[in-house]
Amino acid sequence: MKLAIQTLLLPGDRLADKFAVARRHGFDAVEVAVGPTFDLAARLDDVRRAIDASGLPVAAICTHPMHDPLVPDAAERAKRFAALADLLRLADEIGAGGVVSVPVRPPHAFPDLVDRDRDLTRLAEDEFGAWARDLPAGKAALFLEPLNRYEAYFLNRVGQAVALAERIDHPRVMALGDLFHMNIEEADLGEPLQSAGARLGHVHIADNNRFEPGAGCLDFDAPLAALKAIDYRGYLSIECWSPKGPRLSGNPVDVLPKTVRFLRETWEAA
Ligand code: LER
Ligand code: MN
Repeated sequence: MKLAIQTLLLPGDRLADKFAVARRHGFDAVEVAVGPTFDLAARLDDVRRAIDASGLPVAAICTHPMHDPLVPDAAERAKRFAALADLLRLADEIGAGGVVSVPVRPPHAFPDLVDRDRDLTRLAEDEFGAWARDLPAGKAALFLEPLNRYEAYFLNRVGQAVALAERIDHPRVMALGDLFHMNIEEADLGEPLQSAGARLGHVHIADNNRFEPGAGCLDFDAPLAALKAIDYRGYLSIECWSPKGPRLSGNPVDVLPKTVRFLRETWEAA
């Protein structure tokens, strides 16, 4: 089991401090969140220094809604797909596993589509497909992330992300399973991961209340057993949110080692 945690949850002013905390508490990697206050291209040297000093790799780059590519305006869409290709190139430069991508979410809307689900599915297949075919060779993959119905109207279940990845059928496009969203949308927390098989590239993990695993009432046995069954080699990356933003249930110094212990023990027993 390879455990990662997002930068937003790690204490420390400097990126190197955050990576050091992750290392100290037993994580295998760090997922770097990018957005309006963190431009990966501008911070590449910082990231490299944090990797070198801690010895921890970057599990993935987690994007922000500003990066969601499937927006209605064609010119803006082309810009965002180009930016996503740049992020994938940077991911390869720093040895990150991939780039998390939510295709589209509000406030972007498609009022003119006759059958939004069908038409958006076609648009996603066409646009991501053409984008993937133009990618240079590389190792980092795009992880298509389904969100729950309250955050997105397109791609809500893991099976839908897997189906999209299958239609695109490119080694650099895979599906992501986020246990928090899955707990709202799926009938089972294990089966969608098991069915995803080799198309599953990345996993986000949190408890039902979106605090760290073990701080809520979610049963992790089934999803972890499913990951074992498919011989999942990617990361399980902790992503937590409170209504006030990214937050753990308590002091990171207490919570982080407890969470690592909880997940490793649950994995062993699953
Ligand atoms: C948002 O809820 C989420 O799960 C993120 O990974 C994507 O922005
Ligand atoms: Mn997520």
